[in-house]
Amino acid sequence: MVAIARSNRLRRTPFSQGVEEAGVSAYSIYNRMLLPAMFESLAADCEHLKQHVQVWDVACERQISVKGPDAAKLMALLTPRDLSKMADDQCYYVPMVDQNGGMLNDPVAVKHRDDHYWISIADSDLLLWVKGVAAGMGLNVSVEEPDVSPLAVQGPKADELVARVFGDVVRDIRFFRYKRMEFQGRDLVIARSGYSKQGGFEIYVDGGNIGMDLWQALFAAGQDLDVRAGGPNLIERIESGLLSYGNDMTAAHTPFDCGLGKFVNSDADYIGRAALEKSRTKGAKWQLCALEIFGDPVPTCDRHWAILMNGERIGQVTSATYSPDHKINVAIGMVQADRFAAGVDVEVETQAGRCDARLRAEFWT
Ligand code: THG
Repeated sequence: MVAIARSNRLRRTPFSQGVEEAGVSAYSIYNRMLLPAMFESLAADCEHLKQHVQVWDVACERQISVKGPDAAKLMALLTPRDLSKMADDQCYYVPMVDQNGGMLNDPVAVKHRDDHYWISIADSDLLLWVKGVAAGMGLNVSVEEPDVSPLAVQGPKADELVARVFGDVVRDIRFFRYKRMEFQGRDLVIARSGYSKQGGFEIYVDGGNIGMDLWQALFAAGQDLDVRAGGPNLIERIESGLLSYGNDMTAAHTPFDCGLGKFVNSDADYIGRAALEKSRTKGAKWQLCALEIFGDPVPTCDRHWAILMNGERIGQVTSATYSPDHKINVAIGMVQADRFAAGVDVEVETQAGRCDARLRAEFWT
């Protein structure tokens, strides 16, 4: 296995020291920042995540702070999702699109007040787009990347662990809502959210200098819970159908192509509206779907694998891995919408050869 050379361009995080002490064995790069991808093995990490609790360094989910009198106006321009009913303690999954309706990012928006939001971004340079829109539209708003780093606590014992450090009130936080909780004199947003379907929280660590103290407090409190360091797990996220921007979709896809059409519901004059109205009428070009790939465990999916139907290319597999729980290869792909049907047999061209596969209507949770 070839290593990636480290440098200041590949930003460390406030938790990197803890991640390294915990024995990280593979990093990914996300927003030019280190993202732990594996500790023991993908399978062992996945098994542990489903049974216990993990602390994830997801500082690479960088925040864009949108603050000022025109903050709500700018947010409404940036997403086809209706934000008008968003509460001051709420988070929303918000596709963001360009003027052609192409996906630029699929972040989580965090609302503080009508004049202050965070955009918790996936892996694309969204800060530049948001600054550009704000400047181009002459909006009275400041757009910047604050020193805020999410730390996720995921798994069935996440409530117990976070309650031990922050108090039992965290148990009352509802899905995609947050409370502000005190740690070392700092008020931290703690949301019930995270990039797994095992449940848990995301703690938005405001000020990197307290990052390792919080890391250590969580590990000290969770020894008997078998708390471990982890990260977004490839197996669990594919089983769960959680999308990865840059892998599963790009600016070549609309939210409809990605199965995110339910989030296109804004009445505001958002950027890309005309294009999305048109593609809604015409019907999506692509359909994101689950696949089962038959045969031996597949190799790492680090390039798109053609999906063939009767020898003709109809799309590509974008993420794939072997699932020990299901004892099959699980995958995410994009196929031409008019060729999609659940249960249809196809072939997939991996770098290790051609495999039989089947399109599915649902993911595995
Ligand atoms: N948490 C935070 N920021 C993030 C991510 C995160 N930024 C990058 C990346 N992840 C953004 N992508 C996603 C994708 C899926 C979800 C969240 C962020 C997600 N989806 C739920 C689901 O599909 O079931 C819920 C969606 C909903 O119904 O609102 O959680 O993980 N802070």
